[in-house]
Amino acid sequence: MDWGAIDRYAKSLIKEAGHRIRVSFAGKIQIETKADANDLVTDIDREIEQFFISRIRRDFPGHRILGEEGFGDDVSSGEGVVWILDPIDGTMNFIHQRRNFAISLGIFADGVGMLGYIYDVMADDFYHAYRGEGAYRNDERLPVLEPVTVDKAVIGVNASWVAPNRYIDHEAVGRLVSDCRGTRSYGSAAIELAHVAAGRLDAYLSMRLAPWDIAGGSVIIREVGAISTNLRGEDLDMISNDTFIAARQGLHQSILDQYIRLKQT
Ligand code: 2AM
Ligand code: CA
Repeated sequence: MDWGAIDRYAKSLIKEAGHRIRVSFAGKIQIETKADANDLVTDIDREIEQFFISRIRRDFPGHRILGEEGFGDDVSSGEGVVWILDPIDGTMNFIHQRRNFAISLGIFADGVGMLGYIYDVMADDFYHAYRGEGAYRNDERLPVLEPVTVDKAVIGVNASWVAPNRYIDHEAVGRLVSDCRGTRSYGSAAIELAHVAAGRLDAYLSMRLAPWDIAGGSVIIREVGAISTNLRGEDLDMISNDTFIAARQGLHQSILDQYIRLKQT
């Protein structure tokens, strides 16, 4: 497999998709709801996913695609090469703010993350990594992260998980919020992972993410020495929805041990 060629191809595809998204703001965007009233999708999410899929199918017919909007393949195992795509991660931001959303793509071979991309479209910040070759923001190599303790950590967490919810003991999350240096919430898992990779967040956690939210980011953060697992500390399978944490070494285990009390769902 010529991963260098796939890497160059994926980067140019993502840049072209980003351009299409920016142009889309000139027209009227159609908004619909999916599972519930706050689960939003637009015609642009769908168009961008279809753009990726038509190109990938034409140029890499042996590869499979797992995409959020469902135009890809029915992927139930990690065999072969699988492109895991979120055409717009942070759709609510896309609609309400017209910024703070990203294209997220991870390319996996037999379940191993080989290439990872997060493109913050409006900031024009492109995070990318090739397994074993380091992670980059645009042309700048991201340094390996130093360890940090909870009391000095800035943590990405959505306020939903500090309110009563069905997934986790929210009072334990509240203790984490009190004990750490500060919290932030950006509304796009991919952008939060880019912040972890760049050292601007020390950890990010969520109770409910899908493979396309984290596939690209998990490849990128690994290259700077950060760890991603579910909130039981287990490896992610990139097939099913799961809980999620990404953090610097050491901090990852401290948070799991001291602050995470999952409910049986
Ligand atoms: P999305 O914008 O692509 O839907 C918001 O905090 C983050 O969680 C975003 O990355 C968002 O991705 C993701 N998200 C929102 N609802 C979700 C759901 N029901 N399942 C998985 N991920 C979700
Ligand atoms: Ca999405």
